[in-house]
Amino acid sequence: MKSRLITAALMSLATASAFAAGSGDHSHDELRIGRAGKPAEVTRTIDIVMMETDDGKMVFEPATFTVRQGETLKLSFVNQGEVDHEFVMDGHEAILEHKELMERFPEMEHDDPNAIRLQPGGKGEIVWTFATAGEFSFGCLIPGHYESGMKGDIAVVQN
Ligand SMILES: [Cu+2]
Repeated sequence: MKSRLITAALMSLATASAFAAGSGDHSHDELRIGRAGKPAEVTRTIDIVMMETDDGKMVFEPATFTVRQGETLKLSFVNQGEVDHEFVMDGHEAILEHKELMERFPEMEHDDPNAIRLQPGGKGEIVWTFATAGEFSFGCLIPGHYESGMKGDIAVVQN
């Protein structure tokens, strides 16, 4: 599946459920969690490791972090595991919807600015401005990984 099609499918799914929940008003360019940030505005880097553990879990380390509203962070990733992993951040409901979509289309790839996928040993980064205060989530949505523990929370606190 190519990303444009997937994006369209995801957007219609998100719009439909936003409608149902009555929470409306999603822009396609800016998620509630924020937007791609400018490297010059980065105030802090958070190093995030993706890995499998000896007892069969898959995890992000750290699994939670806190950001001040309006802050631009560099999220710097390394996949220390032996399989591909990804990081997607969004509202909790949107993460669950996206996870469901990934289960239906396991080969789907995305180039969304709020997501990154890394091969074993891979490194990458997301520069992101956290525009809105609130509780957000992240996860690896490769089928089975979220259930194995690859999930976490981002608290964006008001200044
Ligand atoms: Cu994973």
